[in-house]
Amino acid sequence: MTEAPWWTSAVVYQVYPRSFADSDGDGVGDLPGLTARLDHLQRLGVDVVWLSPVYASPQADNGYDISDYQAVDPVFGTLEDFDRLLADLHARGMKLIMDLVVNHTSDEHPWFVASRSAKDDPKRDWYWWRPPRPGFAAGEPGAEPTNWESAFSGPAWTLDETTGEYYLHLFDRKQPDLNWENPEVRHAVHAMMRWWLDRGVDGFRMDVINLIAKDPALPDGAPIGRGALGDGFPHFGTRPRCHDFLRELHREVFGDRRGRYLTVGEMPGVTWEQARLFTDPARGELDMVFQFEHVSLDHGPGGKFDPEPLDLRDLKASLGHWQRALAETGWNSLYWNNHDQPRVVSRFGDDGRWWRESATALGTVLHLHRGTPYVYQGEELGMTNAPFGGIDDLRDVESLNHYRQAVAAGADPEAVLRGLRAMGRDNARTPVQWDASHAAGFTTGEPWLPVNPNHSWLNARAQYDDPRSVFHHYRRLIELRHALPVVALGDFRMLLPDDPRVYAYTRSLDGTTLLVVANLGGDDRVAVVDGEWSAADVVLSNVDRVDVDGGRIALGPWAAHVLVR
Ligand code: TEU
Repeated sequence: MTEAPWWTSAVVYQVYPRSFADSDGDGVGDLPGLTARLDHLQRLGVDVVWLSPVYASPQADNGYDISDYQAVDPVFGTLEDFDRLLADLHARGMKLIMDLVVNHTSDEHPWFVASRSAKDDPKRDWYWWRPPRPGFAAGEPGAEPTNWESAFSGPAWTLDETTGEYYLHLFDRKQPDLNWENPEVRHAVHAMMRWWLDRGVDGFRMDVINLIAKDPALPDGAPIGRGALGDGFPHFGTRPRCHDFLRELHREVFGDRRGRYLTVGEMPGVTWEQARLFTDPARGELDMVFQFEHVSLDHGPGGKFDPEPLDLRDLKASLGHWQRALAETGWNSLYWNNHDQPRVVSRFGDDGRWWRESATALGTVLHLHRGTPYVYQGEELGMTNAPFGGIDDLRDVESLNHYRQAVAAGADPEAVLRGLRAMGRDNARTPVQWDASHAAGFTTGEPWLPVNPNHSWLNARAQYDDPRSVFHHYRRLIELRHALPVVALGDFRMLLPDDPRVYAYTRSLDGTTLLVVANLGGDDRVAVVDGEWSAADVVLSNVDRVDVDGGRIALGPWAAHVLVR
């Protein structure tokens, strides 16, 4: 057997720098602020930091709109600050992966500025330009070259007056899509990635990387509801050519040094069959992908801003399926949270009475699956969704666009706000709660997004000294992955798939079996599992009493145990 890659026993921590720690009092987190807080990460024990974008950017989408890939935005600091962060992380034995946003650039990137300047500009073909639809005048409703809807509401095409043509943007109009069919674009991306590797970074998280290959014929999509817009996904989502682009990228950027690095591709809408191809080591594309199935299970008929309660059986069926699908070939990444998702303790847990228990139970269930776990900043403290009042409290471009479009279409503003409060991305973006002082210790100034008032009791300082805290529970989960080969590499088996409250599974390797059993609800439960567990070691629990009788395990509200025999 060949040795398992290093990242099978690693845990990644995502930093959203704008909200992590501010060193200069301008209310926006920055690189020196992050560097000053590395003790926190080292204490937690994570192996890798994924840094959300810090490149030069107009910040239309908080840095996911890049105007210079080889500069640090002044709001975050300088390249010297970056080098210092990287050196400090390496000195502490941690790695750093960059966020690579190359499906699109900012409309203020010099490439796009040149591209939009004239139809015969040498960079014209670096983006997707098309004349108005035949029979339509530029600017007329319906004149867009395709009916595709943007992920951030409205048409995915915007008319540019300079040349009278439309450009494609799957996200905001300030995020024009690059044309990956053009080899010059691909070479420019490869060169930029090598530049960061030469600087010492340890890999990349690749933003919406399954959307880079568009069908050049640009067909219309099937109509969405009764509106004029259509779903273009089949024409740009996970197309076969995406595999070619990623194989080429791997060869050109990593060559045979691949094993040192970590690559993870963010892939909305990816299926497990596709994920297995992307992560098959023999194909040389990616190490792992972020899939979206389990974070879409609570979307209602009206989409993500129309949430429904989660049925735990659906969650187990979904995650269990992904475990089986990538068991022999490929690898899973495991996450509840990131900067785009509401906080898990508010979403799938109970952020009131059972806050500590549910945050630790959910962490336990996720981390001991087979795959590489990702912790999003503040998750290790059990941070909750924010109590947003009105639309003026929100900053996120997706939320603001959605509100504007829905209200213009006649929706009840209060109903739209309810959806945004539950699912909006700003829930994840309130500043990290370091202590109970002004602005939770995040900044000496006014934070760009208000801190959650619950920082008076929910903060890192309060948890460091409390062995039962969410922080220490996450620390122990990470420790388990490092210490026990069965956590990193054991086979996965789902138990009790039909139980609506209990999440239970085993992992096995070389005669060792680990049992995870958790009550994901507020009532007492009894779980009955195969085998004799009375004499097993309790390696972790989030409650004081573990009541095991053979295969019969009594579980209080949100109790979660990890047993090994
Ligand atoms: O997100 C892509 C994505 O598909 C979604 O999670 C997205 O955030 C949206 O909520 C869909 O409803 C990535 C980044 O993670 C996100 O922050 C960026 O805004 C987006 O790409 C564009 O770069």
